[in-house]
Amino acid sequence: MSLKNLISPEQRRKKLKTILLKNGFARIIETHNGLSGLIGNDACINLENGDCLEFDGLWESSFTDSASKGHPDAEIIGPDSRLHSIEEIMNVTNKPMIVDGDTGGEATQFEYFCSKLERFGVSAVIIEDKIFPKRNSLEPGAKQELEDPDVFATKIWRGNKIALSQDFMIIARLESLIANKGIEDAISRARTYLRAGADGIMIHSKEREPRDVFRFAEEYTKLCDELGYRKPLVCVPTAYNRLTEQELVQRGFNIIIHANHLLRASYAAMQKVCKKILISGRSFEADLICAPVRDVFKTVGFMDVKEKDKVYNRMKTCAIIPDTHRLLDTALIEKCGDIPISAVELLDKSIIQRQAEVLNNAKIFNIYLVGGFGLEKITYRQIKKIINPQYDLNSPLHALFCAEEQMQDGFIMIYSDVLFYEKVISEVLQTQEDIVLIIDSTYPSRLDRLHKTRMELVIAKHQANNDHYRMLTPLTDMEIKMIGKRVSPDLATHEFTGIAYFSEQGADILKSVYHEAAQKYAGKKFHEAATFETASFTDIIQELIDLGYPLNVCEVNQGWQEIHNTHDYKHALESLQC
Ligand code: SPV
Ligand code: MG
Repeated sequence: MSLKNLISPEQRRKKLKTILLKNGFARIIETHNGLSGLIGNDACINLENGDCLEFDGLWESSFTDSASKGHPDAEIIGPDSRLHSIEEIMNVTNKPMIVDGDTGGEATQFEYFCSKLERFGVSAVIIEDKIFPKRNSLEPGAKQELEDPDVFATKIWRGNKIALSQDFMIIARLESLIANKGIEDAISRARTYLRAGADGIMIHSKEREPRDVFRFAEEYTKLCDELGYRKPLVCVPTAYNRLTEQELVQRGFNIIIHANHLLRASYAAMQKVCKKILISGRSFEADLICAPVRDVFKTVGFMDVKEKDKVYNRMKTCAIIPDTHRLLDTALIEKCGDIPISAVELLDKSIIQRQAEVLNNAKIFNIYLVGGFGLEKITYRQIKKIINPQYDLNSPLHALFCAEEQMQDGFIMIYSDVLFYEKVISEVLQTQEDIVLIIDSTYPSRLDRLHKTRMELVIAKHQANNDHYRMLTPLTDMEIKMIGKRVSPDLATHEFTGIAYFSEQGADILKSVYHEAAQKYAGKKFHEAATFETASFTDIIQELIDLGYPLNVCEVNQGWQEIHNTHDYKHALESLQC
């Protein structure tokens, strides 16, 4: 995932030396663009002991960079284009990178190239001692002209002088075996280059038989003894790849580069897919040999973008409060007057004002109150009022749908007689889910209240989580089987709090199910309601459940309270006073 692998150039540059110091060797994989960089960088085999087997770094190969651009590997692709590929890979990876610098060009050009690589955070550049423009080393019969060792040594020395940090390495690549000049020539050049300040030596060979590279490794050890220090020894075992990394390490190699395999793998796969599509006249058969689109999306970070969009969209979430009926409790009417529940005051603040303040603290600023009777008595300025022309039908569902236009970016539905803490709202806003109901798990301990008020009960597939009494518990993927006022109290596991969250997608689902039901159930019984026109919010939720839409729940066991009657009112006053 592209933003996942963030790292500073300094942190990355020193990683190669650190790995070499710690493990004695580094296993490097070729990459040629951002995607292959991501794949090589993040490849991991989970071992039984919990460790992850992975590559230690990346090789930005001249062969595969050129080939991925459709060009031969003959220093045709210039430094700007190479730097562009290098930057593309660096942008999305965090492992150390070794750059294949070809011949390095003329010494001044090489200085500039080095300074740019170092700035990017590249750990090492390997240059080969051939005359510009070089030819790839693997093709038999290709022209291979070696550079004068002193000219090449000067290039190394000048590149080294430009480097600002000790972490940036210039490794000299010996092409003596490729040009059939023998081991003695290779060792003599290695001596010259090390004396000029090379930070390592790479010996290259295109022979399947590793005899010469092994002999070179032995001679290299002697040379290092002679010089009194040892610099890392690098190999590219493309031709002699029956040998394992372990065998190469035993022979004295410190950096093992698998130099072209990701490009060759994609080349073979692309050819196969082209043939399959041509033969089948469609792409269906090719699907079997293609990665799923989603895997590619995941690797390049598209799923992260999607999740972030969801989070930022959530900031546009509004609250819709359907106020659906007049006060029913006579004692409460005597106390507060015949006003909508939203206007009932608790310690100098109306219920709607308390709701709005908590919602504002949870960063919800668009609050819509849908009402009818006494709506003019709501004077709190933070609230946008929507008139429900069918207020007298007492249908919370249709009241909610008076605010259908406001649902488009997602919303929280809150019953007008519910008080709640901010944590209840902020918790539900964290969700990645599309529809979440906040349900109370203390319901079984409140059975005594049932005869007084008809509660909206829930039967969840699992028992209520009462382990953490008086805690707000996180979202669960608990399935709801049934919801409503007529749910058997003995079977119910939770109580619906009157708070539900719908993401943008959740709101779309709700809207389409509502409109389909409006057609199908017009004038007919709709779950617990005598007709669709008098339906409750829980009736549409039951419809969603029956249609198999995934509903999530957030279990709470405190932090909210409904005010249905004087008893609730007094209880709310008491809790606000303490
Ligand atoms: C490359 O990968 O570009 C190399 C290694 O230089 S090789 O192709 O074996 O020469
Ligand atoms: Mg190369």
